[in-house]
Parts: sequence; structure tokens; C-alpha cells
Amino acid sequence: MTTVENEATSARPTPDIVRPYGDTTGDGMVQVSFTLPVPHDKRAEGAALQLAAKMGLDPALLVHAKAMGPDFTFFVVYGRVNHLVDLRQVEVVEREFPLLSPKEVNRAIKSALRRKLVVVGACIGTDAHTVGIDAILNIKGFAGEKGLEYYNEIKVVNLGAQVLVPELVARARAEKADAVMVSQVVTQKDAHIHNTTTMSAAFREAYPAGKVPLLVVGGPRFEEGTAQRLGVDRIFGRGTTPGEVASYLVHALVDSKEKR
Ligand code: B12
Repeated sequence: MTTVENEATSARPTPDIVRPYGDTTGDGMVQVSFTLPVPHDKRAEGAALQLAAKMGLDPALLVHAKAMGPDFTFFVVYGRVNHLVDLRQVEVVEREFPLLSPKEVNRAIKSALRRKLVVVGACIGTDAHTVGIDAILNIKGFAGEKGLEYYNEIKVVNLGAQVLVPELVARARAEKADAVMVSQVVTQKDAHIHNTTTMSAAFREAYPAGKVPLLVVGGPRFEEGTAQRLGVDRIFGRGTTPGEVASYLVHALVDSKEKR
């Protein structure tokens, strides 16, 4: 069996083929949780085990079952899967730009644009989860990094929660936004997908071709590699830090402008 080196974290080489680990290496044990729309009783527990078996868990043990109100039951099942994971077939999307310090970001914007870079941000639709976008935009930042408000050469207009798309477009135009940052955390009924495509279509309609601001969306449950399908320039997911976003803005708005 060939092996790969994980330089960042591991002292020992990782095999190419791995299985989940429960009690002993490679025993294939996994734990899954789910809810069924059935009142909690013996039949519900049997239904959970049936689902586990259909998912390929064999043997499967029901380790937790709890009524969630009168009509639903939450389960945790522990069991063995027989699947093998081939690490050589894993595709990793690498960051396409270098990470810059705030000083480098400010310097790059100042020398290329000779004015502040304007960012307009919001949570759109009915979404009221502002913690994520505030983590990126507010001065206090996230994960030990200051937010974009800290950068002297970036002007941040944070519109907050539940902003309607027409309002966002109007404000972006009024501010002559270089970039529009949208957060979508609620994913029920694919709200994040619908809201993002509605937003990107509205910008394309409101601006002449080639003049649309950079459209950036973020949230914990966007799929990597779907930016184009959603009509936006970049998606940022779980754990994004303000420094990554600032570096991306330089990459997309400053470096690309200089190359033209
Ligand atoms: C805090 C919270 C709330 C707070 C929000 C307060 C606020 N001002 O934001 C309150 C109590 C208001 C709330 C309400 C609701 N919530 Co809530 N909430 C959460 C909770 C616990 C944490 C979210 C959070 O703050 N994460 C921390 C931030 C830092 O992470 P983040 O959002 O992922 O952001 C990071 C990245 O994604 C990225 N990012 C995010 N946005 C952007 C944008 C850009 C431009 C960029 C570059 C990056 C970026 O960068 C950030 C930093 O790394 C989550 C569960 C969880 N543990 O995640 C549920 C959760 C999101 N809520 C949920 C639900 C269902 C609701 C309600 C519908 C509940 C109800 N029945 O009323 C309401 C909806 C309100 C509404 N209209 O939106 C569900 C959503 C389920 C789904 N599939 O959509 C979750 C997942 C809980 C759950 N498991 O059920 N909620």
C-alpha cells in the first residue's frame, strides 16, 4: 500500500485507503443522527434500525432515541460501514490567491485604486443570522483577525439583516460599491440558493454588462465550486476569516485590474 505525507499535522504517513475508526483502527464504526416523523415507541426504534440497515450500517446499534414533541423522534445510531475511502481520489479546492496582511491589503488598494475600496454587505431575504457577516465586516472580526472595517483603505457599509434585494442593489449603486457581500445562513427549502440567484440576477439586470460589482456570498452550507451556477464571483464557507476575504478582494479587484 502506498502512502501520502500530511506535512501540516501528522508525524506518521497516512495510508491511501482508510476506513472509519471507532474502537480499533479500521473497524469501520460510524455514528449518525437523524429524526423520523414518528412518535417515540418500539416501532419508531425499529424504523430507525431499518433506515440504518438500508444506509449500509451492519451491525447497527441504537444508542439514543428521544421524543421531539409528540410526533417526532430523534435517534443516534452507531454501526459499521464496509466502505473504503481512497484518499487519492479526494479533490481539494485550493485557495487561488495568496494571504496578505492588513498592511499589504491597504498598500495594494491605495496604489492601484487611489481611493477606498467600497464594500456593501447584508443578510438578504428573511435571514436574520448576522453573526457570520459581522464576523467578516465588523472591526472586532473573527478568529483573532480584525474585520474589514479595520482596514483603512476599505469603506464598509453593513446593511444588517433581512435586507430586500432591491434595497441592496439601490444602496450598492448609491455607494458605487466595488464588492457586494451577502450572507445566507438559513438553508431551509434551499432558501440560500434561491436568494443568491435572485440577487445575482437583479445585479445583472440593474448594471450594464461588465460593470456589475464583485458579488461575494458566504454561509456555512454553500457547496464549494457552485459560484458560477449561482451567478456570483466567489463563495466563502464555514470558518472563513476576514483576512482571507480582504486578500480575495485584492486578488479579484486590484491584481486583476493591474493585469488588464
Ligand atoms: C445564533 C443563531 C441564531 C440567532 C441569530 C442571531 C444573529 N444576530 O445572527 C437567532 C436566535 C436570531 C436565530 C434565529 C433562527 N434560527 Co438560528 N442559529 C443560530 C446558530 C446557533 C449559530 C449561527 C452563528 O452565529 N454561527 C457563527 C458564525 C460566525 O458562523 P457562520 O454564520 O457560519 O459564518 C461564518 C461563515 O459561514 C462565513 N460567512 C457567513 N456569512 C458570510 C458572508 C460573507 C460575504 C462571507 C465572505 C463569509 C460569510 O464567515 C463566517 C465566519 O467564519 C445556528 C446553529 C449553528 N451552530 O450554526 C442556528 C441556525 C442557523 N438557525 C436555524 C434556524 C432554523 C433558526 C430559526 C428559523 C429558528 C426559529 N424557528 O425561529 C430562526 C430564523 C431567524 C431568521 N429570520 O433568520 C437553523 C438553520 C437550519 C437550516 N437548515 O436552515 C440553525 C442551523 C440551527 C439548527 N440546527 O436548526 N438563530
